[in-house]
Amino acid sequence: MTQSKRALITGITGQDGSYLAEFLLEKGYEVHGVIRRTSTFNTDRIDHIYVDPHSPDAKLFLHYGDLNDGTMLRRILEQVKPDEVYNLGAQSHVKVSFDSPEYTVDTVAMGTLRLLEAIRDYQHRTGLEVRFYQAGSSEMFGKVQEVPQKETTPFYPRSPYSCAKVYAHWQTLNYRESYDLFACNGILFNHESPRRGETFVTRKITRALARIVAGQQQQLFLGNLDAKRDWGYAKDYVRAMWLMLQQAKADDYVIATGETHSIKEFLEIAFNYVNLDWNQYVTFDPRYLRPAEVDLLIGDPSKAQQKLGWQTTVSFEGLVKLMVDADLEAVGLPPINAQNGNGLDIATIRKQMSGSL
Ligand code: NDP
Ligand code: GDR
Repeated sequence: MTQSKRALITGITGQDGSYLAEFLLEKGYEVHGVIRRTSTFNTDRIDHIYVDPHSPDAKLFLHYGDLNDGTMLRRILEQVKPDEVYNLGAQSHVKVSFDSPEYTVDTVAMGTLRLLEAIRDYQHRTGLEVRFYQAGSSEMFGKVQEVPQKETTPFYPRSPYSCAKVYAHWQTLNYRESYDLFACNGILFNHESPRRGETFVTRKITRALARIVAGQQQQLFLGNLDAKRDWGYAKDYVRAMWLMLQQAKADDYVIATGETHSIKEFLEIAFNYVNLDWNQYVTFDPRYLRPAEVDLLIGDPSKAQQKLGWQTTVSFEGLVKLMVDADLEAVGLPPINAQNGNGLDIATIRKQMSGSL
């Protein structure tokens, strides 16, 4: 019997980590994830794929560790002996990075360096190849230099988070060139899903909308509605990460849909889907503005399409609707798609929820 491939994922408890773990398990991998010790459980997104490690069926294993602790990373690498490492761990909130720049940079920039150093030594000592994926971001493009943005577009980062990602990007490239490491940078544009963290704008909107429909919330406070993003579906994007590590040569790739939409357009589709007018519910709050904004992101995925054979499977409108449906279900309401897209009668739903129908 051939030994299954082993993957190590930092950030396995996050949106992408959870989808990637599912994807790799389906491909027959043994999956190992780095998790942080927290006072309450932080494994909600992966609980459904977790099997007791004592069971012979167990294929997913979790290890306590932190990107801020190089010793732990080295120890985990020695224990797991991975064929592939996916570095998804990060303080990934752009606005929070302005409030917490040192921590963000330590995790995102230095954390990546710690991992690269550990892999370099491990590979040198054992002679075993470890393939490395770095979770780079379209935020690295920052202030518009070129439209659409591609692999050769110059970076102009506009936050502590994106400065740290630029550092991690260049170190990954340098380790590839200096130490013959199979190391790839993904430059991923925004990707969303029902598992998206609740404080990112898309999920904040769909979650609030479901609560508004359920009568649990009256208003939604947001910042800049004019920013434009290239939003795709997270499940498609983790497939691209894996594809990068299956190629003959390590390289860097933009992963995007090639379309851009404003926050207003997102609101429009989401609220229209439940027959509501977003203007009546959304209130501006300057608290959500950033010291420096990224106004326009739109990626050119042609290299990934040609070399990886990668494609998106969900349209922008489809993405908004699937997120609204998931959040409606989360508050105990039927998804719209289950009603053949006929829309909700809010009055009826509220009566249903209050038990008067
Ligand atoms: P999430 O914020 O959902 O998940 C981040 C993960 O990193 C969590 O598992 C978190 O653990 C973990 N983490 C945070 N700090 C540390 C640390 N110090 N040591 C180890 N792990 C840590 O992010 P996404 O899943 O959305 O994104 C995955 C990666 O891709 C990130 O690096 C992000 O910056 C990058 N990216 C994301 C894009 C997107 O649109 N989603 C686009 C481009 C890049 P815990 O659960 O304990 O908090
Ligand atoms: P982003 O995502 O900064 O692009 O980073 P986010 O959803 O936080 O912001 C997108 C845009 O929406 C505007 N906005 C708001 N944002 C938030 N979070 N909350 C609000 O209330 C709000 N109102 C308006 C923002 O100003 C911004 O223009 C995400 C993260 O996943 C990063 O880790 C990743 O690298 C990039 O995507 C690509």
